[in-house]
Amino acid sequence: MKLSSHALSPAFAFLLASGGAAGATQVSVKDPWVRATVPAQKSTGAFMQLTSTEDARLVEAHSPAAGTVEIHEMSMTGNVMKMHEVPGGVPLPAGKPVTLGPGGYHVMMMDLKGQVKAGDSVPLTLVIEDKNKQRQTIEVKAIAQPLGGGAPMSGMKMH
Ligand SMILES: [Cu+2]
Repeated sequence: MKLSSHALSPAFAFLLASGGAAGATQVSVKDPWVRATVPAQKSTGAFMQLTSTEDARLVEAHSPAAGTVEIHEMSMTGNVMKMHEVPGGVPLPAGKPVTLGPGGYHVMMMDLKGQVKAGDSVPLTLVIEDKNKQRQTIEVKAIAQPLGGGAPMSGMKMH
């Protein structure tokens, strides 16, 4: 059986976390994407917009495509763009869309298992922690977008 093209389908995805008790925090994920890489590149960033129904945090992310995945934030120090792991994760205030985008918060994928080519669908697992320290996971498929545009991720020095 061939994989149908819908694995590559919409750049728009609206996913609700399933399971959990009634009234549990729900987080929607919009437009998940990852920056495509060149063959020797070992890291890249994944981006999306998250909206949580309750105060929560994005505390971890995992992907079978990367050996290490961290939640990062970029900031300018003088003229130098730096990035670092976000202690405690990204805050998701109730009802407020939070954008992970180039130049800001991102899901940092390191020790990539292979090249991420434009159009690839990269599985990501997001770990959300609510204010009661309850954790839930959300499965996301991030579509790889071509290099170029936005802030460069490759060739940047970490830490
Ligand atoms: Cu980073």
